[in-house]
Amino acid sequence: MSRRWNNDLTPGDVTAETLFLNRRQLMTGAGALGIAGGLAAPARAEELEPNSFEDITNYCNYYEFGTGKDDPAKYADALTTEPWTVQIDGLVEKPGDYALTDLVGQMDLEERIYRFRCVEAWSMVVPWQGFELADLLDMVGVEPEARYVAFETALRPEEMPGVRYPVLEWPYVEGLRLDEARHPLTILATGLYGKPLPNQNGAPIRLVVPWKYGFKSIKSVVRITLTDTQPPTAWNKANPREYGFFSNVNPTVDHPRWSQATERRLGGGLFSRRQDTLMFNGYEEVAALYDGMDLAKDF
Ligand SMILES: Nc1nc2c(c(=O)[nH]1)N[C@H]1C(S)=C(S)[C@@H](COP(=O)(O)O)O[C@H]1N2
Ligand SMILES: [Mo]
Repeated sequence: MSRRWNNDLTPGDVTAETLFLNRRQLMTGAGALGIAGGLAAPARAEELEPNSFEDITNYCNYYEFGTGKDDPAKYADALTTEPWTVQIDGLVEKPGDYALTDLVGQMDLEERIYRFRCVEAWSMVVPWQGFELADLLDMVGVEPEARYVAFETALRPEEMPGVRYPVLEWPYVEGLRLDEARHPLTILATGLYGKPLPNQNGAPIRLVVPWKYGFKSIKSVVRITLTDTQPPTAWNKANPREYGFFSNVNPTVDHPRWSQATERRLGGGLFSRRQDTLMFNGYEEVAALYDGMDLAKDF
């Protein structure tokens, strides 16, 4: 993965990067799975072609701005994202209110082109910019008793028309086990397509955990808390039967109301075929985090 920050990223650059990543992924992926490269190649190369900026920014879930897919694009402009402070507290050596600009200035920003799979069975490929959450955790110093990381979204009733409806308990909260939070695939994103993160996608800073269903990737984060107990999460509180704490993408464990075996890739058009959903959304390198767990029970 390149460790670079490209300020003038064009869709052409993204495509070149995609092809590079695909070749790399192919070599490691095909080797690890024991699949003939010739068979795996076309499917993978297809898959990491990023969705358009228009698709990514106009079809969103951000319930603080309404439950319609186009509500966030219509209403999230009202969110004031500057200045922005992230409170970091709990079991950390350096708790405090961190100004986002200072914090991001200390991080190593890079581009990550990730598959993104919503629990509702639609998906896309997003060229994010951001930094590894592990780097931030190292900066603040995690105390040895910490086992989980809790996240919280801003709650601004005057800017967020959706929070007057009790669809979820506000503020939106999420959580990861510490080893998941420290995994190098887990990033805090501050941009996409080389532009600052649009408000509807979670400006100015949102979590991205590519092997989990999209709702784990909490938007507009104002607080990060290190704890020794599993934190409550918004969708699990709303419906524990349907949404577990782990929420790893898993084609073999169906949602109680629909299959998770396949997904609809955004931008495919009306007659496009659904594609198979991949275990851990294709990020098999995280499997070791769940050794010995029954993923149907701990869904
Ligand atoms: N605060 C907050 N974060 C959120 C959500 C939300 O409603 N509020 N929706 C989640 C869901 S269900 C998904 S699929 C992704 C969608 O991210 P996107 O709109 O950038 O595609 O954001 C997640 N993060
Ligand atoms: Mo989602």
